[in-house]
Amino acid sequence: MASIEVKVPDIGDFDEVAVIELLVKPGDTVKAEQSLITVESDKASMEIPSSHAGVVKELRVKLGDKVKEGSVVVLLEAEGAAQATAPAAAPAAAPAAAPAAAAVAAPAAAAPAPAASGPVEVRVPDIGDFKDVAVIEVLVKPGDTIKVEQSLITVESDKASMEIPSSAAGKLKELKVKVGDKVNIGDLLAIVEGGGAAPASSPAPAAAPATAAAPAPAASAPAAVAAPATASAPAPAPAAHNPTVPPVGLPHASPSVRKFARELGVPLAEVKGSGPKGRITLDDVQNFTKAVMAGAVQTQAQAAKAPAVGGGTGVGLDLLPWPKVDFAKFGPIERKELSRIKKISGANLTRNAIVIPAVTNHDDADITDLEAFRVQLNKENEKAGIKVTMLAFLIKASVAALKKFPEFNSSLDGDALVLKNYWHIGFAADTPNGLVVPVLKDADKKGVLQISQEMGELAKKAREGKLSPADMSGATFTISSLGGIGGRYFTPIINAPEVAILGVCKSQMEPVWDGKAFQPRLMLPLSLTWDHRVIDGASAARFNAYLGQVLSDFRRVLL
Ligand code: CAO
Repeated sequence: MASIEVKVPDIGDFDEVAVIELLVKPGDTVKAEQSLITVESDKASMEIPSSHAGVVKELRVKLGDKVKEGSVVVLLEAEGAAQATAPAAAPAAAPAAAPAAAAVAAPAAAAPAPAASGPVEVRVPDIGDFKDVAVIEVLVKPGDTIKVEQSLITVESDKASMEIPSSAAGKLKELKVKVGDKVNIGDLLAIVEGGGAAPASSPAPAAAPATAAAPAPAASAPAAVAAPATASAPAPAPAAHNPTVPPVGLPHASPSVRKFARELGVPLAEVKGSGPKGRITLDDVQNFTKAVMAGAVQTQAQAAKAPAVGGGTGVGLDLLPWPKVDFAKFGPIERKELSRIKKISGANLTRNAIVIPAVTNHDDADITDLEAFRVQLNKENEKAGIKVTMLAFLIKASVAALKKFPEFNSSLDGDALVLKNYWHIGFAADTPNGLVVPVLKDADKKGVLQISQEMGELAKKAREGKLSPADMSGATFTISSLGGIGGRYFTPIINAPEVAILGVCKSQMEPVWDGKAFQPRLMLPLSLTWDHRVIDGASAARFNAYLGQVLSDFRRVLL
């Protein structure tokens, strides 16, 4: 076995192109013609094939390297002595490639000779011995003013994609091709009028050698096809190609990735590229496919097919874009970044509000006696420095209700309900940086005084931004109390994966009918939001009623 250096064949008059993909690795067995690397210029990407079959001994290029004709791509342990003597095969690619490049370069070079102002036919130049290449994108539309060398369409073969430039300048009168058409050398692309035309003979005489050289190994083909696109590189071209204006909507991906996506039916335009400059990689296509299969992502085609109401398969909401308003137009403004807590809680709240079919029940609890007891308790414990607020009683009373109605102390896991035999109660705490939810663990095992003390400590840590992740995890039910602030009722958002949350507002004295007369009673407004996938309205009403009973006669906690 002999070692062979596989080199970059003639790729037109490109100086250097970047290696954007390595398609083989040391140890790989490759066939003659198999693509080794993908290179890319600003107008074309192409795969460089191997001139021999064999085993890759060494890769001589890495991502980001710049290569040109003659650069060694791999060192190959060639298969069989016959091929070992064939390094000449690589250069054999050259004759085919070079003329093709010349063919397209020709109009550009000839461009300084505009003459005609009447309609000019723009045809497909020599694209090597490629036949029937598909139009994958149309970059201009009738009415556009175009320059010589401006890209009109993008065509794509198995191994290369390229933009076909205009040989004439002026107003585009008519486009003769559309996406999906197959084109060949000499096909009419467009009619341009009113401007200067380069000699319309895009398939310049130089094209002849290209076809003449066609018997060269097929290895020449990719290079030959890529060449026209790259041919815009010669001197006059840069002005025509504005690199700051990428081809409209053309997904940035190498030919092999495009082919792979086509085989899977993946809409490349919907895949987000993770490669340099947003290039779509093979992994991106695979990950997109997996996400679609898992139902985590919906293609636009799927979304379009899904019925407007019900029966849809995906989770895409297909919402209108967020309104963009220039507020400064209406008055002075100030822009302030959201705090980290607000950004995180915002994302969670949005998901919970959208995903959970939530319903809120409002009720009142008579806490006249409990409040009297609380005031008495605080008097007794004044010296110990422990202050009991209504929230501590609410936590204890909620545990009693959660024990009586266990589905409120659960989480949904697919089609199963996970019922928890522990009662950790989260409580929303307002801090200078935003809302946090510390969790009071094992509330069922603690008395109201201990709950008050621990809650005070957690609330202090929250305000100081010192809560640890452990302090904020494991809740089975949450209470959001606005009682110290005010308000009547509100609709709290469930803290997923919990299935219910209790909102509490400020208690106030109200006239309550006792059957004989109105009595002044201290009433506490309760708002219970619950997940309708787990809980139904009757259970929610019973939960609230029971909670009210416990709060109005706290002895029931003992039952
Ligand atoms: N009705 C009437 N008064 C009430 C009350 C109620 N439901 N709940 C509390 N109060 C009173 C307290 O007794 C206390 O009165 P005094 O100062 O006279 O003793 C006062 O209001 C302040 O109480 P507090 O708010 O300091 O204590 P708390 O235990 O009730 O609440 C905490 C602690 C951390 C939950 C609270 O400070 C807090 O941050 N609440 C906001 C929660 C929130 O933002 N929820 C909204 C989430 S959705 O965006």
